[in-house]
Amino acid sequence: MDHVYPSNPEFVAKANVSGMDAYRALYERAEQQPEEFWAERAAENLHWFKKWDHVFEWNPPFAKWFVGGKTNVSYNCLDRHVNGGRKDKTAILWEGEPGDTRKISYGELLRLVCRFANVLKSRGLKAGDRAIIYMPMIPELPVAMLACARLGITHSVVFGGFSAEALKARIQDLGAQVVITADGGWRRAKEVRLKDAVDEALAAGDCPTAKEVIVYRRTASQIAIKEGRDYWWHELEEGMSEECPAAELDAEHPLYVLYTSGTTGKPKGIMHATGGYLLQATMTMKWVFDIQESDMYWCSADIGWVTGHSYIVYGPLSVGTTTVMYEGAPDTPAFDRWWSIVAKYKVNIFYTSPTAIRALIRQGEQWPEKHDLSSLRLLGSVGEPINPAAWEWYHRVIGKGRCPIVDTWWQTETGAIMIAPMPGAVPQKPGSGTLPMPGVLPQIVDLDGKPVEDGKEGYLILRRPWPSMLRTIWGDPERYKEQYWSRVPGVYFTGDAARRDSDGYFWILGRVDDVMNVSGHRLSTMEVESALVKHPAVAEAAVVSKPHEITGQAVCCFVTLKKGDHDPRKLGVELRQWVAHEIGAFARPEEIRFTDALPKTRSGKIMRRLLREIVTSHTVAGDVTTLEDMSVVTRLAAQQDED
Ligand code: 7RM
Repeated sequence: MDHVYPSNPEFVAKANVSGMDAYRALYERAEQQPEEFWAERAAENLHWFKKWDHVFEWNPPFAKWFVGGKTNVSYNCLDRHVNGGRKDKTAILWEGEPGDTRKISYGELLRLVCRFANVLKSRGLKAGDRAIIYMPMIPELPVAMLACARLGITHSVVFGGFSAEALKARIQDLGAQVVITADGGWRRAKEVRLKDAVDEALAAGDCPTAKEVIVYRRTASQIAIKEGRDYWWHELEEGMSEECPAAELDAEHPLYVLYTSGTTGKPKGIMHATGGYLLQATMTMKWVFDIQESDMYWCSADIGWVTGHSYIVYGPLSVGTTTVMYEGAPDTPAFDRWWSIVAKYKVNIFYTSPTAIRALIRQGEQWPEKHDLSSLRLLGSVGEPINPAAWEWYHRVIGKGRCPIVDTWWQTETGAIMIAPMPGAVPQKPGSGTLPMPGVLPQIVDLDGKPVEDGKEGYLILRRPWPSMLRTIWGDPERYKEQYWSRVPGVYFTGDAARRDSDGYFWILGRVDDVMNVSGHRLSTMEVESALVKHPAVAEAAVVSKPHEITGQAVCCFVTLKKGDHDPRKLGVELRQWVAHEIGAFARPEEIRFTDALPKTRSGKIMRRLLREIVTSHTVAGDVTTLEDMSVVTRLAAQQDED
C-alpha cells in the first residue's frame, strides 16, 4: 500500500486552489475548452500591449500561442508591479557565498534592468540578436536576462559550471553577437574563473559572430581585458539612463534558448517563446507553489538550468513575489548553510532536488536542527525521481510533518511544471508526481502509441500541445520533429518511462534513452564518449550510468586504449579530469574501466545494455545472441569481481 499524505487542513483552508473538486473543475475546463481556458488565464494574469487574434495555431508539430498578441516578459516581471503598488517590495533577496547580501526592490530592479538594456542598445544590439550569458549566481544574471527580454534579444544562459569547450559550442550554435560574463564567482570558497573560460572559448577566432564581451566585476581578481573586444559592465553603464521602454514583442518572439543534452553528442538548443512560456510559468507559481502576497520564496537551483529560468527568475517575478538567490554551495562554510538562510530570511516555500536532499541526509539531522525552520509552509522537489525514504526525511526533518511536498515533473522542453500536486487539493504519495496540471494530457503508452493498463510501465507521452512547450530546436526543426513527435506519431514523446496507478497518479521511472541524470543534471552518454575519444591515448569509449546513492546516477566509462605504455592508475585520474575539462565538473566520471575490447553486435554497435548490467548487477542476463564475441563480456564481468 502506498502511503498517502493529505495536506494539513490549515494549509488547505488558505490555499489558492482548495480541495479536489476545485482542482478537478480547473482540469476539466482546460481539457474540454483549452483555448477559452488559456485565453482567460492570459487575460487575467499577464499584461498585453495588444490582445491576440487567435489563441492557438497548430501546424503539427509546430505550435503558436496567442498569435498576434503583443507583450513583454520584462514588463510583466517589473513595470506592472512597480505601477501596481509593489515598487518597494523586495524582488530579489540575494546572499553571496562569502556572506555579502543584497536586497533589491521591484523599483530598483526595474532601474538596473533599464540601465543595462540601454548598455546593450548602445552596443547596437536589437530584437532578434542573441546573447550568451555566462555568469555566477549574482543579481546581475537576472538583470542581464531581463534586459535582453526587454529588448527582444534572445538569451542563452550557460551554466557557470560548463567548460570553455561547452561554452564555445553554444556560442557557435546560437551565433551569438555578445557574451555577457563576470570575472568570476564564488563556489566552495574558491573562485570560478569565468572570464578565463570565455577567453579560451573565443581564442583562435572560433566564434566569429561574438564580437563583444561585457564583464561584470564580482571577484575583482586579475583577468585579461582584450582591447576592442572586452568591456567592463560598470564602465559601459556610466551615464546610462535608468529608463528604457519595453519592446512590444510578438507573443511568439523567441525569449530564450537553453541547451540540454539529447541522445547524441551535440546538445540541443531548446527554444522558448514569450507569451505562452510566461503564462505557464506564472500559473504554476500560483497552482503548485501556492504563492501568496507575503511569501518568501526560495528555489535553490542554478539559473543555468531551466528550473532557475522558470522558478527563480521568470515565474517568481511575474507573480511579484520575493525570490531568494544564493550564490554558492550548500556545504560552505558548513552543512547548515541552507537552513541558516531559511531561518535568516524566514523562507516560506523551499524548492530543491532529490540529490541535494540525499546529500544532506547523509550529514545527519543535527544540521537542520540547529535552525528555526518554522517559517516553512511548502516544500518542493525537482530533477529526478525522489525515493520515498528521502521524501519522508524531507517531510519529517525539514517540513516537521507540517509542510506538503510538491514533487514536480517537467523538462527543459516543457518550460513549466507538467505533473505535480496542487498542494491544497491533491494528497501526496512519496515518489509520485501525482496528477497533471490543467491543460496537460499525459498518458502511458507502448511504442505503437497504444495506452497501457494502469499499473504497467510504459512511455510517458503528452497528448496535446501546451502554451510553454518548446517551439523548436534552435536551427534544427528536423531534429525537433524527429526527437519529440516521431517515436509515437502525433504526440509529444517525453523520453521518460512511467506508470499510472489506480488513483490516476503518475510515477516517473526515469529516462528510456541514452540520457543520464547525474545530480539532476542531464548528460548524454554520447557527450561523455565524444569527450573521451578526443584524448590522445583513447581508442574507444562506451559510457553508461550506474545507480548512485547520492547523485542518483553516476557516470561509468569503459575505455580501450591505443597501443603504447600506459599507467592505468595515472591515466584513470587524467581521463576523469579530461572529461571535467571538456564538459564541466558535474560530468566527471565516477569510474573509468580499461578493457581490451568493448562488447559489440555483429554490425559493430556497442551493446550498452550489457555494460549497464555489468555495472549494476555484476552479471549478464538477457539476450546476447547478437553479440560478436561473448568472451569480452565474461572478461569484463570477471574484472569487476577483482575490483
Ligand atoms: C526540470 C528538469 C528533465 C528530466 C525528465 C526526467 C527527470 C525531472 C522529475 C524527473 C522524476 C521528477 N529539466 N525529472 N523532474 N523525474 N520526477 N519530479 O529537471 O530537462 O533538466 O530534465 O529529468 O527524466 O525527463 S531537465
